[in-house]
Amino acid sequence: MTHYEAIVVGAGVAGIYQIKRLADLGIEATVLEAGGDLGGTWYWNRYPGARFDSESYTYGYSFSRELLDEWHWKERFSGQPENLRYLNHVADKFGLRKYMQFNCRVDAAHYDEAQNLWRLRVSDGRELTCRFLILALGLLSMPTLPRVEGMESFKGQSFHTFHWPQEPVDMAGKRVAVIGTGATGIQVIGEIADKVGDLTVFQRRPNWSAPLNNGPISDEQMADIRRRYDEIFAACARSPGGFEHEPDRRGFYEVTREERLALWDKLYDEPGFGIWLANFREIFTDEKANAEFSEYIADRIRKRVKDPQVAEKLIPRDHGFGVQRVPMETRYFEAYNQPNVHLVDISETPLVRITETGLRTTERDYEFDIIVYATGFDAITGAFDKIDIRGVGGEALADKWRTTISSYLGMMIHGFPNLLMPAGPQSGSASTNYPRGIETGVNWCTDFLEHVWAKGYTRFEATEAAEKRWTDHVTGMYAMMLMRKAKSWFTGYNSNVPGHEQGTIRYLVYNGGSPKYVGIINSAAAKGYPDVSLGAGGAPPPAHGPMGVTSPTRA
Ligand code: NA7
Repeated sequence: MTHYEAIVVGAGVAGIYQIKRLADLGIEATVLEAGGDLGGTWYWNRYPGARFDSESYTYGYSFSRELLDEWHWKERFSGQPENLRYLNHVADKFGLRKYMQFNCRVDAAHYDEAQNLWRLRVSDGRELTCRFLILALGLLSMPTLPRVEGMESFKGQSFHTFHWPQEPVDMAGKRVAVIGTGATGIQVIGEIADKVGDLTVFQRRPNWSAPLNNGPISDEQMADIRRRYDEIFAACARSPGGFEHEPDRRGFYEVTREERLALWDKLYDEPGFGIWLANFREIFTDEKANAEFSEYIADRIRKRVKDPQVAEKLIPRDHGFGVQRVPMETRYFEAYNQPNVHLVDISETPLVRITETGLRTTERDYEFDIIVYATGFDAITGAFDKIDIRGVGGEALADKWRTTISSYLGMMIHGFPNLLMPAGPQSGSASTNYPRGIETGVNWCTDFLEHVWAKGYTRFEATEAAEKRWTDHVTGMYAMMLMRKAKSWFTGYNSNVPGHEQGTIRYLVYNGGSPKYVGIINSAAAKGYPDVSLGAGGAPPPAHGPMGVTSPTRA
């Protein structure tokens, strides 16, 4: 049996930084990663068009000046290959790879009350134990396929975008289907439309989408960014979403229609999420304001798509702009002006089955060489549900979270002692520029563990009352947001997961904005963590066995 003081599950953006912090403290720790290498989101999602929607220089880690000074982001919104190179560079620069074990899926994690430790069962058959379990599982790491018959029978190539093959996929001249028009589908469609023979998009519901306006970053621009890094990260810390984009502070109704249009024209042509996050705040909360802005975007779509019937199909009717995650696009709407690109509205003619040669809708059969499933994720809790996680008294986390999610600050769970989630459900990460939220979460969790170690505690658990207070706070905040009505992963909707279908809203995302979240968690720390029961417990850990992984032992 091999024992660690801390085990981190997941070697994505969160896991990489988490092990850096633990290694710096000299803690005996390891990272277990299901994938064949590090990188999480950027290891898996290799589909054409996969890139940041965050400005690259606000996505990278901020913890090392040296790293900031030496890395040159080549594009304002960097693509997957470069992003993966960056994460590898970070791991190599700080010597983190030696703490990581790949192809190591955690199947079960059970809290052993008598010993006060976590027992993990790993896919290679080993059992590992640790005092502290840190789940850095990723919020969008459990892809979901449609629940449709015949998928196995298709004779061509088919894959979910998350599992895009590592070797290049030759699409030239091929007949390609893309199912799904979320952020992923919209990226992939815009990228491949002029590279394939024929592209058919199967759209169940359109999404509101706006131009990414990407561009290169020159040496001079990068030098300027480096000079301004402190300022940039300070702006991210001030903004609700953790981006440079800050909401327009003027009241929607205080300005004239002309002034509103002037702002929207400007934002539409600017790079990134400004159109969503630097807009009037009423867009998120006021039906009328939202409808006026949505109509503005609808007109933009009508201007860009030549066939009026196709344009109308691409305009969402069931929700307003920004109440679901806004996909950013590059040449997306123009793709539909190409003769080789076809849009099939499967809300009118639903998908019936996948066949040997393609797929069948209620209207007709289609033939394809490649089917791409851009059908999304069992978001935020899917990766947790996949592991058999059991806490005090053998309670299964999947059962605790079956109908409603609850957590303390999105980082601890009552009934599951010694478990931390630097970027868990209901934390500040899900609704912010992800790495900004991750660094906050990892720092808070690590500072908390330092407190535990310094005081000689061996067991911690968030109180039930504190968890209820936090969950009520998170839930309450949905009340004022239009997004509570949306069929989106922000509300836990996924038509392909039993129990997560429409009408089963789950309160997964913290909507209070990053500054408020950081204020609350920092205040909890400053007060000495009054909402967490701290104590001793358990026998001394079992002797350490051979690991083949060198890791420093805590002094
Ligand atoms: P999303 O945003 O959940 O989008 C999934 C898309 O797939 C969406 O258009 C769905 O239509 C469609 N879908 C899902 N299941 C089906 C079935 N069974 N039949 C037809 N169409 C289906 O996932 P993404 O990967 O695009 O984006 C996830 C996040 O990753 C994104 O927000 C970024 O933060 C990164 P629906 O809307 O359910 O009708």
